[in-house]
Amino acid sequence: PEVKYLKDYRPPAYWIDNTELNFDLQETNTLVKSVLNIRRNNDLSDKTIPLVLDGKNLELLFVKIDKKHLDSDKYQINSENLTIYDVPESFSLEVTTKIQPQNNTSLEGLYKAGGIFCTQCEAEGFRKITYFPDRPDVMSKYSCTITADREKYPILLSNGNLINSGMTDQNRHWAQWEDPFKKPSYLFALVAGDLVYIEDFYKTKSGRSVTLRIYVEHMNIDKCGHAMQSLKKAMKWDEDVFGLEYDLDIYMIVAVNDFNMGAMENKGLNIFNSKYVLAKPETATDIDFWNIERVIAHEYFHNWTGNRVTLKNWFQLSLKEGLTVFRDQEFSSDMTSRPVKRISDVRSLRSFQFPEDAGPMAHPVRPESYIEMDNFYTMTVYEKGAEIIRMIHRILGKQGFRKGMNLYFKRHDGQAVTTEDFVKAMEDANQADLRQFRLWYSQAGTPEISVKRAYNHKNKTYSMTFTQKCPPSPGMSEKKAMHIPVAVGLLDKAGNDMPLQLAGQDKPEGTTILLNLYKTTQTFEFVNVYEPPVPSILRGFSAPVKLRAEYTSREQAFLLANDSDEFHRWDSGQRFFAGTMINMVQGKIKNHDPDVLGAIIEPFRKTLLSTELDKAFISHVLTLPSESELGILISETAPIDPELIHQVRRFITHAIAKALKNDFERIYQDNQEKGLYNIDAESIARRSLKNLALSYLGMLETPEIIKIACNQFNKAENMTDEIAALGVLSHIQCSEREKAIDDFYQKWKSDTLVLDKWFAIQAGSQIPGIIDKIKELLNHPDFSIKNPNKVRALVSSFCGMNPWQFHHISGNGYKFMTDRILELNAINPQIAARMAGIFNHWKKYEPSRQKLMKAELEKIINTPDISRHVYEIVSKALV
Ligand code: BAL
Ligand code: ZN
Repeated sequence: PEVKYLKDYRPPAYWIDNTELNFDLQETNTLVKSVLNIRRNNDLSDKTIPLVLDGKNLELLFVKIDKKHLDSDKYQINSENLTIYDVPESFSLEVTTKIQPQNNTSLEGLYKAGGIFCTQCEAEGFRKITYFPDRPDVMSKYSCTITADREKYPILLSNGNLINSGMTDQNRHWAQWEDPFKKPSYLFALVAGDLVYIEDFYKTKSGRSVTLRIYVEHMNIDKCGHAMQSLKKAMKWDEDVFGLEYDLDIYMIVAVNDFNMGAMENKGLNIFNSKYVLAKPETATDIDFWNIERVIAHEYFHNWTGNRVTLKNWFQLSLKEGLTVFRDQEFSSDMTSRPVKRISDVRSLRSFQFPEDAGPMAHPVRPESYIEMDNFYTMTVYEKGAEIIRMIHRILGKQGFRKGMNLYFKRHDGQAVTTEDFVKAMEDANQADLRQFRLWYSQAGTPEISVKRAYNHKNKTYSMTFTQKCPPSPGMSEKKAMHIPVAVGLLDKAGNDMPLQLAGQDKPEGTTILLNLYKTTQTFEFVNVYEPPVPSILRGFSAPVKLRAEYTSREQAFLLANDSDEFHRWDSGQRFFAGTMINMVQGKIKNHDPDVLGAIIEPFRKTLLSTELDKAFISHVLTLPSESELGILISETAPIDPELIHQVRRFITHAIAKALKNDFERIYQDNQEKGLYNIDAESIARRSLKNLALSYLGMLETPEIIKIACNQFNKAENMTDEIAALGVLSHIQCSEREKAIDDFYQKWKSDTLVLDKWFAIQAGSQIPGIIDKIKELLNHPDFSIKNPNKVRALVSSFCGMNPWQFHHISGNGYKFMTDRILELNAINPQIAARMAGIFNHWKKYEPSRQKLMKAELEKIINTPDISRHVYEIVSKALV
C-alpha cells in the first residue's frame, strides 16, 4: 500500500468556495448530489493540473460542468479518484453518486446503524459520501439539504443553521441547513433518525443567546442532564480562561450507539458515542460522569482549536488534538481535583503512550509518514501532544501562554495551519526561544533522564547532574538533546520543603524550581542548603520522560509520607510498591520474608488511615501498579512473564488484605453513603475509597466478605456501588457470583451501555479459564461484533484487564484475538487495526510467548484481503 509523506505535501490545485449537498435518503440506495464552486489555485505555476477528487465505494451516476453533462472521455475513475481533465479556471461541478449507508459497517462516511443515518468523516471518510478534495486544507462553505421518510426519520440535521424545511409528498420531508463558516470536509455531519431532544440555552459573554440541544433515542431522554450541564460549564470555562465564545446560534449533540471513536467535533453538530453522553446515577459510574464532562468539553473546545483554526494536512493532527486534550485536562482539573486528575493522566500516559513510543508504532507527535491516517489517532498524537502543550504552558507561564493563544487566533482564525505556526505564535507573543523545544514534535521516543546528586557538607551546597538520552525509534537511530523542563523541590529531614536558591541567585526563590535542561549533561548547584536533602524530582510530571533517579526505598517511603507535591508523593509510592513487587518477580527477594511485607504494609496502612489526605488521593496511592504496569517496568531490563507477575501481585494484594482486614472493614463502614447520592468530588472520593477497601477485602474470598459484597450489590442505588460489588464477586468462584451476574443481566438487559459493563466485568474476571466463558459470550444475543463498544467491552477488556489469561502459555488467548481481528478486518478495519495493536509488544515477552505471538502476526499478514489499516500495524510489528 501507498505510504504518504509529510515531505511530499503540496498545496491543493483547486479551491472549493461553496459546497451544496443534497441527500435523498432511502432504504436501499441513497443518492448524493453535490454542486461545487471550484476555482483554480493560481498560486501554482502549472495551470494544466487536472482536477483530482477523492472517492471510495461510490457509484458515479452523473458529472456536469457548468450544468452540462460531461462526456465520459473527459474524466477517469478508479477505486480512489475521479480525475477530470481540461477544466476551466473557475466553474461549477455537479456530481451525483449512489451509496448504500445501510451496508456500511466501517462506520466511516455515511452509515446507518440502529435505524439512524449518521456520518463520521474524520479523517478521510467524506470521500465515502461523494467525490471531493478530501483534505483539511480545502475549506468550503456548506449547505446541505436532506430528504427522508418523515415517520422513520422525523429529525434531519446538518451543520450550522436550519434555513428551510418542508414536505416533498405526504410521506417524505426535507430540511436545508447552512453553515456560515468555511470548513474542511472532515467536519461535515448529517444525522437523520427518530430522535428526541432536551433543550437549554447559554448566554455568551457578549450577550448572544445560543440554543443547546442534545438528541437521543426516546428511551434515553432522562439521561442527558449531566451532558447538558457539562456543556454549559465548558462554554463558560472557555470564556473565562481563554476568552473564547461560541459562534453559531445553535449547538447540537447527537448520541449514537454505533461509533468508532468517543465523539466527533463536527461544526455545530457533534456526534457522540452514547457512552459519553448518557448518564444517570442508576446506570453510570462516577468515572462515567467524569468522562462525559471531559469529552463534552473536549469536543466543544475543538470549535476553536480545530474548527476555527484547522489543519493544513493530517501530519498536523496534534495541532488540534494535543492542544484540545491539554484544554480538556485543564478544564477537568478546575472542575475536580488538580493533583488527582494529573495522577490519572500520567498513569494512562505511562501505561499506553510510553509503550507505544518504545514499540514498532513509535512515531513523532508530528508523524512523517502514514499508510492509513486512522492508525495515527494515537496516545502519542493526543496525550504526548498534550504534554508538549503543557510544557510550553509551564515554560511561558499562564499569562505568557494566554498571550500566545491570543496571537495564534489573531493570526490564524479561518486558516488551515501547522504545529509550527502554533509554536511560532507562542514564541512571538513572548519573545521566547523555542527552537530546541521543537524537537518534541519531530523526535519519537521517551527521553530518559538520570540524576546524580551530591551534598557538600562544608559549603552547604547541593548539586544535581542530569543526563538525558533518548532511545532509538523506527527510522530514527540518533536523537538530539531536547529542551526538558524539570520541576524540582528539596525536602529536609523533617519532610519540609527547603527554600531554593541556585548558585548565582542572591536569594531563595520559592520551594519548587523549574530547571531547564538543554544539554546531554547539565549540572545545577543549590546554595545555602542547610542539611542533606531528599530531592523531589519532576514535580507535577513537568515533562513526559522516564526518570531514573535511583531513589532508595527508604527515600521513596519518606517522599510518600512527606512530599508537598501530591503528584510526586503518589509517584514515590508507586515506585516503592512496584520496586518491591519487581524484586519478587525477579527472585531478588523472597515472598515470605516478613520484613518485606512489613516494609510495604506499614506505609500502606499509614496512608489508608490518614485523616489529612484527600480520599481520592488515598485511593490512587493505594491502587497498586497493575500487572500491565509492572510488565512495562520489567520490560525495560528483562523479558515479561505475565504469569509470574500475576502470582506476585496477587500474593501482595492478598497479604495486604489479610494484614489490614480490620482497617479495611472500618474504612468500608465509615465511608458508607450518607444521605442522598451526589456526584460532587467529595462523595466520589468517599465511594472510591470505600470500594477500594471492598476490593482488597474481596481478595480474602471468605463467606463473610461475599456476604458484604452481595449486600452492597443488592442494595445499591447507584451504578458505582453496584458494579464495584459485582466486580468483587466476579473474581470469586461461588454461587453468589453466578446469581449476581444473572440478576444484573435481568435488571439491565434493555440498556445497551450497562450491558457493556456486564460484558467487561466478565472479561476481566480473574477466575482461571475465563476465556471459555468469553467465547460463549460472543454468541450472546446482546453481543454484536459490529458494535465497537461491545467489542471493546468483551474483547479489549479481556486483553487489558486480564493480561495473564490473555498471555496464557497455551496460546489460546492469542488465537482468540487473531480470530476477532480477522473477523473485524472485513467489517470494520479501523477497529480491527486497534485490536491488532495488542501484539505490538510481542518482543518484550519471554521466548515462548514471543514465538506464539509472532506466529499470529504472520497468520494475519498472510490472510488474503487484509485491510490497509491492519496491514500497517502488523507489518510494522513484524519488522
Ligand atoms: N477528532 C476526533 C475526535 C476527537 O478527538 O475529538
Ligand atoms: Zn479531539
